Amino acid sequence: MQLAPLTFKSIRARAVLLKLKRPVVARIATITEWPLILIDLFTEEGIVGRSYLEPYTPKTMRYLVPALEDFGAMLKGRRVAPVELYDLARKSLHFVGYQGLSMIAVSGLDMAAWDALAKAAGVPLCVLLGGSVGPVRSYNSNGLWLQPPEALAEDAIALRDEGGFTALKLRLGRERASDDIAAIAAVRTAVGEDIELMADFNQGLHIGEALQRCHMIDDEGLAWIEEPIVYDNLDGYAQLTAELNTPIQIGENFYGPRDLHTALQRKACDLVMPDFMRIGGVTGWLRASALAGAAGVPMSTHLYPEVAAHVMRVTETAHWLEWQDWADPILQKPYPIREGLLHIRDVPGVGIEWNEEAVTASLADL
Ligand code: SMN
Ligand code: MG
Repeated sequence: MQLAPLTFKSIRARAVLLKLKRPVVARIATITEWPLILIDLFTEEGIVGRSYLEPYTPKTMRYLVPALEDFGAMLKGRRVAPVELYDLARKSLHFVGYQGLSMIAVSGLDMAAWDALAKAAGVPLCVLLGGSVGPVRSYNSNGLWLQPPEALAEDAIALRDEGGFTALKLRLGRERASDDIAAIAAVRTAVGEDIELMADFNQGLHIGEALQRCHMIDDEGLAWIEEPIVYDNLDGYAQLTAELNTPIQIGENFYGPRDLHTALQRKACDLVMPDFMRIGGVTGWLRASALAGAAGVPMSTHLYPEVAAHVMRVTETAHWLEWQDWADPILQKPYPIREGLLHIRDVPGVGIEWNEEAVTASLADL
């Protein structure tokens, strides 16, 4: 491995919208078109670092793209040292706050910077981080939204067979609790007892409902119950974690490693699953995973399966990778999945290159 110095030149951020094969129908939102910001970090040496952000709502791309372009202007001429760029970018937004959109923009920059560095070193990101190329245990999170229970059986079988999965996530939070229970039963009957089932309420309940509805499904053998209540009600999460046998999973709304630290201190969950655009990209993940590791708390990933695969190879308490194929249409070579394992490409960097034809066809008019 040889690390040539890399000099930051500029950033290009492009907004695209992709039609979802299976629309997101969750308690808090329905999404039919999936927004992505494609980031290219250009260096004077010719290496290009790449990453993407998935900010859920198309209009937020109107604010995130200029934020990324501002980072580009500010960092011109700097050495591509991801941890230092992360700090500089974060501090440049300190007065408006580290969290929310600020952290999302910093995370996009950070992931592209790590990709550039690994490309300069000529190794896959997981190797640069001290690990090795290998398979990563994944669950399929592409579907099982809030459809009528009777529509789920067919979807569950198709999702299992998309990549020989041994675990699937389904979404809960229907108007009637009995329909959620029927949904779990329909999926179980369809795929059998050997498949692990994760359940996600997408923050859809208030604490009163959550106390009832989580207890009602506490004997279903679920791998976890995810985000039953609004993400920042840590007192509510501490109560649920103390009361329930099924592990409580949170983390996709941690903005930076300190949120994970606080959640663990408050005993607000049994499991954690940071999202890459909120935890602070690779840099934020590494800092957060050290905390989860020291606390012995299993850590799963949220979205961004390509970057997720690399960091899971060096995560002390690595649990499950959340697999989605929503960015696949704009990737030259989507990551292969077999027997429920995501296989990292043995190429320098993260292994993301754009399918420019598909990108051009899906550019968003902001
Ligand atoms: C989720 C992901 C993406 C869009 C909506 C909801 C969900 C998850 O919270 O954990 O996959
Ligand atoms: Mg979730």
